[in-house]
Amino acid sequence: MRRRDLLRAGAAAVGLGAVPAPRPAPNPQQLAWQRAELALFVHFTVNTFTDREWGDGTEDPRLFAPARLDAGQWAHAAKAGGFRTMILTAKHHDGFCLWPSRTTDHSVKRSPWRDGGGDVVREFVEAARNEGLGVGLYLSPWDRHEASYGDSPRYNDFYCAQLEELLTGYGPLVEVWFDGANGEGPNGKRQEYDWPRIHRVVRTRQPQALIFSDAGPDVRWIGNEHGVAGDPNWCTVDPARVPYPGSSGPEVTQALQHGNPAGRVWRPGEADVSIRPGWFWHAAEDDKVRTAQDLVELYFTSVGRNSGLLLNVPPTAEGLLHETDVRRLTEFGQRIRATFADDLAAGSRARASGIADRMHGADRVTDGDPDSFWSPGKRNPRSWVELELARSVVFDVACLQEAIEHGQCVERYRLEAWAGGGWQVLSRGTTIGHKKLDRFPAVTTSRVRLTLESALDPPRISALRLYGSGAV
Ligand code: FUL
Repeated sequence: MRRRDLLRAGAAAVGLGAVPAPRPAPNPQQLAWQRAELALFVHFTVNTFTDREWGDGTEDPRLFAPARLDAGQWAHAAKAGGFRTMILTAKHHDGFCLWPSRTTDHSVKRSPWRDGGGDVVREFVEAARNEGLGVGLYLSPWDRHEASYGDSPRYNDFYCAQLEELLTGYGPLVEVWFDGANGEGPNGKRQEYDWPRIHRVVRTRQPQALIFSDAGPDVRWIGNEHGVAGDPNWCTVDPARVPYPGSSGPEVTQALQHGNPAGRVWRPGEADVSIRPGWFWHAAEDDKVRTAQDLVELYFTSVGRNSGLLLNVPPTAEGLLHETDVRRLTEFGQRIRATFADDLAAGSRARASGIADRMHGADRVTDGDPDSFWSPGKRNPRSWVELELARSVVFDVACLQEAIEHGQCVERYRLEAWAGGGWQVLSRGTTIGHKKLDRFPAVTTSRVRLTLESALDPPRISALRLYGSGAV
């Protein structure tokens, strides 16, 4: 039992009703997930061969014939781009299974690929592991092929059996991705999903895996498919506002985008977006691939706003990522690495308002340790930390981080530089969370101050870094 849990349990045992409930915090898997920041999405199925976005389930499995499928090439490109996880559509809405499922014939078994003996999920998982990447799988709840779809108990059995195969056959997964799209089945009936049972299957088979959906429970959708998180963006939510995957409406979108400062549940946002206009590969979109600069923008609007970025890069009908997409991923990785290579605040002297204990002094914001933090020590809405740099530097990017393993607290801040004989505001912001990236016109200074104007609890700032960048 950790110290915090012990204190909580102790307080409950002696009936200390006045002890305020601690703010929600991530579990170790959620913390690791948030620190991983970048995941690559891989949309691949019969749609790749029919030039469609949503198959209707009548596709002939013989269509699936990638002549040069090489998951190693996908994983290599992901790694070069700085991605830490890969998530594959094991089954999309058309119901075609990329693994030889025992639950249906509508799968790679009946395709000419590897003479019906292949398993894309296996090749994908092995390739990701060879590159040291985490693995996630997408199993579409909506299935337009399966006859039992809409006969709710029967389809729930079928779906859970598919899930069992994926969760028991391919080693540890970091994320299981449940899509919110839920249309009509071939029989015209609507499916009532047994979400509690589906979640139980994941918890039983892969207790370490995070469950993603609009409604979490571990990671939530960010509310759009443009790669843009809300500002503010809280990792905490009120679960009642997005009760099930696929709930919709402006209030749901609002809740997904921003989270909720008063929310009692930790459920960070994931921003999914495609490198191309579609999720699947279409030859007509080969000249519409996002540029490296576009991808950098996405990084700032997602990871730079306290969310994860799940970037889709779809293989072609040959079974390879297109060379343009590979080039853009590589350039993106290079730009991000170059931008954040040299922290100009490293080695500066730090001082702060209030009286912090020695463990949480101002110098913690520049020590490079993600777990250490500066905290003013008590609720203090206007605390500040100031860096005095060894020399005057030029920078145009700031990276702020909270030690979120203890919760997320900051709700308003400003960042200033001493220039021209006074404090000049570089940026004003709302939430920080795991990471907040601010860009502003380049400034030359040797003094920088972060003022926390409002926080829900004593804030814990783990990093204040400064970067100069021609590229962003
Ligand atoms: C949506 C699906 O309908 C799209 O085809 C895609 O898979 C996207 C990630 O989620 O809900």
